[in-house]
Amino acid sequence: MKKILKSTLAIVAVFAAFTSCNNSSKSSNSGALSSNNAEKVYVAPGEHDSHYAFISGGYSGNLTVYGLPSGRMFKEIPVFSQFPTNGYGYSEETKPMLETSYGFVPWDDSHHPDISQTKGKLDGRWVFINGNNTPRIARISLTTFETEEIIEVPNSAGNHSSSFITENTEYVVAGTRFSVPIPQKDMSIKDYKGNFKGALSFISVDPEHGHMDIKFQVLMPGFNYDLSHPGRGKSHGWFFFTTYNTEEANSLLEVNASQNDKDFIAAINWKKIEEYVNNGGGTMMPAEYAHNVYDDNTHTATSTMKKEVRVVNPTEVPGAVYLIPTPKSPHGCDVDPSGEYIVGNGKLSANLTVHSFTKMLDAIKNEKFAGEAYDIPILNFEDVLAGSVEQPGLGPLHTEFDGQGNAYTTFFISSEVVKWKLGTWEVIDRKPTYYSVGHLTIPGGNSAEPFGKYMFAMNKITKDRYLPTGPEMEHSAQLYDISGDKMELLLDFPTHGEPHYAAAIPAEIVKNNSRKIFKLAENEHPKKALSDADTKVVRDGKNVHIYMTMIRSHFSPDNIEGVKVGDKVFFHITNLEQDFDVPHGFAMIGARNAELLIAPGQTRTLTWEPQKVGVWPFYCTDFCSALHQEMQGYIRVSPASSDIELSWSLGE
Ligand code: RUQ
Ligand code: CUA
Repeated sequence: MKKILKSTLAIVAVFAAFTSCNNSSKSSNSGALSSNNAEKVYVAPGEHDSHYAFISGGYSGNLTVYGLPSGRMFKEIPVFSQFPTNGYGYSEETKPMLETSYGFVPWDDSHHPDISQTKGKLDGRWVFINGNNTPRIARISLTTFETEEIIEVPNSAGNHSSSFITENTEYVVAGTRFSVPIPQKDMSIKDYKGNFKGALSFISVDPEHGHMDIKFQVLMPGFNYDLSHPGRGKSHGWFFFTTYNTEEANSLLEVNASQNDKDFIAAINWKKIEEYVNNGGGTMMPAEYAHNVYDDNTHTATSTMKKEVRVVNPTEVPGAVYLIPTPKSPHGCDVDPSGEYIVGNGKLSANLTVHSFTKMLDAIKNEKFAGEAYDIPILNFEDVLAGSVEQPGLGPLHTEFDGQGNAYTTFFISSEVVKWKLGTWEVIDRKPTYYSVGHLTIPGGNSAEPFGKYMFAMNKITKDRYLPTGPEMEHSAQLYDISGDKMELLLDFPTHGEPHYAAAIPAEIVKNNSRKIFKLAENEHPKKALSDADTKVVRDGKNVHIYMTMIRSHFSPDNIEGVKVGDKVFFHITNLEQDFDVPHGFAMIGARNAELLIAPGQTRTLTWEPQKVGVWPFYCTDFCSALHQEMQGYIRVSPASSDIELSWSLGE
């Protein structure tokens, strides 16, 4: 034990030396880019970027939208976290989005966005992203740039090998990082080995509306499932998951989960399991998980609690699950555009391992197995190996592809991106990153047709790249031109939260579908008010419902009396504007939630519980017109015992 600890510490020390060496040496080309490079990222005032980048917000729980090549941030889309900037998760309409089987969970750790595909190409309809902490998958519309749906994933913990989609968006896949007792129960942690299980969830996506439903979960051995990618082209129908901790250790994993020379990539023939399930296979198991759906017409989300899930034991479906030995605690699991090569990024391995899908099928056909784990056949490493990139760097994490036969791998420890050739496995180029790169993204990099012009690296440590902002700096991305043989660093730009993966797409696939307004005529919100005639204040016991409108530059009504201490006031506010980019805000003094930012044609509800007698103002928070400062109103709050009748007015 002592010896193991010592050798691990030695490895860590070597890594640390590499990291610090890299971090302290100033790059030769930083701060001295040729003007040619500056032109490549310059988007003149009023002109548009050529690509959207959807960058995960990590522990912000959200998704940010950037332009490439400028690196300008356009928007933060709230997904798993309450967002006071627009009232997401605070308004009555959006609160149900954050419901889970644990109750209201207003935060998560979002990692890997993936854009929907049709025939292996990005179609720009939706972005999916995972919540890592309280396992969830979200679907974001690329028409409204709003979160439309969140489904919780039961039997899962640390929903990390997610959310990756198949080539026709048949499934969005979610794999558990932590194995757990399934079903959960009170048991000794020490009995982990052999008793815990890892659920890999296949969530079907309705081709028209995008609605998600858990089709089945494969209950795998109790390893850690780290990342995953779909097969495509010839390997369409399969899904690949990296595993680590095949040792099934339950403590001090940095040592105990680094013992095996090889862990596995689990290859799942989901088509086969789908067929099995369609014929009634699998078992319905009691489970509790929330399914939250937002409707653009009612402008309201609903949350439903689901009660069971279909589970499949891999041994029930012979020929559906295999384990491919892969050195050594692999992180990223990346499939090339042709679907032939599966890259296992072994974090502690000297070489980068690439498996061959064709060889895998041959080995399966010849039934040449190296053994089995929990009755799942293990293939021979050498039988499946396509090749390996010899000593490309230290600490490989993720690989992307340019569609020109090249792969790009990030190395966390040696802090660089390395370009290498598929098939010959030779290293073509390497460029340092500043510093400690995690993920990287090429637009369309996870599809059959990448758009290989740009690559950007998302770095964990920012240090001296920007003006200091106290002990904590935002993370930093670096944009490279990859159109030539050598990668060229073009730009540093700060990112928000902790970007893990990002998904990027040419702007023309998305921008023309972007919604400008919500049509008032299509507003089906039950508490909408479409004109002054619809505005009113209604008492229902202690609840007071205010049906209100907003338009430049007033609220209707703007004087309200008859509200009492102890009431619960609901402001149901409809923005009557029908012009692009004219939201109004609403803020109420003392409200213990947030503002509302209401898009043209939309209805939103803010709850306020007045605590003090007096006359209290509300106002518009968004500078909407020359008379924005005049956009305000008052509510009179009387004592609980008062008998003042409700009344409301606008003007005389
Ligand atoms: S994983 S680098 Cu989710 Cu690599 Cu972050
Ligand atoms: Cu409406 Cu300011």
